[in-house]
Amino acid sequence: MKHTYFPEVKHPIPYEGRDSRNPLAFKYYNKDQKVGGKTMAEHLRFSVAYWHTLKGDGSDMFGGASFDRAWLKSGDALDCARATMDAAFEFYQKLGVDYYCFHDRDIAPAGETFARSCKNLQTIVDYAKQLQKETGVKLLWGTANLFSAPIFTSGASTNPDAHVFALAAAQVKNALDATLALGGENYVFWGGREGYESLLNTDMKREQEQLARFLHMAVDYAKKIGFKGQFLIEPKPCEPSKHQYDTDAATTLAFLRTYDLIDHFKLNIEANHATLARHTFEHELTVASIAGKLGSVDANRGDLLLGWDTDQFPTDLYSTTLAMLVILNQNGLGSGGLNFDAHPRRSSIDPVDLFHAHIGGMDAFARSLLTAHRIIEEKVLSDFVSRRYASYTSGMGARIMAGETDFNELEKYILEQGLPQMKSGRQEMLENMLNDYI
Ligand code: XLS
Ligand code: CA
Ligand code: CA
Repeated sequence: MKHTYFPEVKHPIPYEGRDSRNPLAFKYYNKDQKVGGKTMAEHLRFSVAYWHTLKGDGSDMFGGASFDRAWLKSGDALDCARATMDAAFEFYQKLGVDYYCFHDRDIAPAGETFARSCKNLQTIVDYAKQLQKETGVKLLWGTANLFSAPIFTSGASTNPDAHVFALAAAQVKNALDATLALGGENYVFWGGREGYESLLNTDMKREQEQLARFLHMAVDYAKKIGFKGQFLIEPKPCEPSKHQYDTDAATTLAFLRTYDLIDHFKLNIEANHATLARHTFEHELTVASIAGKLGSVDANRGDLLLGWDTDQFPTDLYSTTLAMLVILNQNGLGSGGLNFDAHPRRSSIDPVDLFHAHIGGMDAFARSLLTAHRIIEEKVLSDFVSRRYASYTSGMGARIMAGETDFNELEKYILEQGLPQMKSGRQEMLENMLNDYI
């Protein structure tokens, strides 16, 4: 293990148990500890987001970089890209995560020409491949950045100019090649600028058809090159576009069904995007999960007082417990994982702050895994919920659900049986029970 970029962390972060007061130790995340047949690592499949953790420099809309990262200033653009990859793998190993995620332009610099950009990507992918082999760290997903370059200002596949559509296609083709070369288990489509600002200049129907064409082409290309990973769409309501077409889980599922894409995609649900859409994280996870489409998670949180995509590390146990309940109830995330799409605050300037941030997120989810597992084992909520709907499992309720009755018969039923009785939903009792477990 090298000690180039994070010398203050001398060993992999140890698990020391809940009584430890060492800030550079896990209190709950114990990689190999079994929880209901699977290890914590298998359940949680943690991943580091390259763009925030390695490329994030603390800048915001009001000020430039506040983080001073040695790996971001070690020579020309390609030297820096290699140094950043070194820093990345040193970080993964010391933190003890098995996965990472990237955008094409995070890992390799864009060149003067498209051909040069592709060449740069190829060079860095070869390097990443070597580091993956040396360390055993794997790629959870790859994606293409189709939102930073000015040419994508009015969208990528939804751009009014077909030439820009072609550029986006060419870029995704290369990002898919890169993901395949690195054994990526998924590929993500987040529609950064696939939306619109004003209807005065926008043909919404056409733009959605363009997006669907684009995704069909991606499906075809993946088949052609033998990419077997899961395709994921990541909903978000706005930012940077005012209206994004993949607004939330329900909208995205409807889009996929409308354009005959539903069999090829699952959803990557991000906590902060859920709250931006005025949903809870657990709501979005549930909408995806009951459709059989919860594929992966971007684990972070927003700040309800700020109301934008603050991408903070998840530390709210209430929210992470409710998330783990959904994930465990659907038997895990399959090829997906928990990717920390999060960055430390602008004032958390030291490289070691990246460790504190990830340790906190990993411990919050590990602790919530234990809590959610107990809640499910002891049937705390499930028994209550099944009792609440029990009237549909026999008698007239069962006939309703089997399609064996109609309005005429139900009218007769009410006239004979009289009015129904009110029953309590016991919300406060259940909230108290949940707090007992947390
Ligand atoms: C931005 C998104 C983005 C995707 C990947 O808000 O979260 O980072 O996860 O393109
Ligand atoms: Ca995300
Ligand atoms: Ca985000």
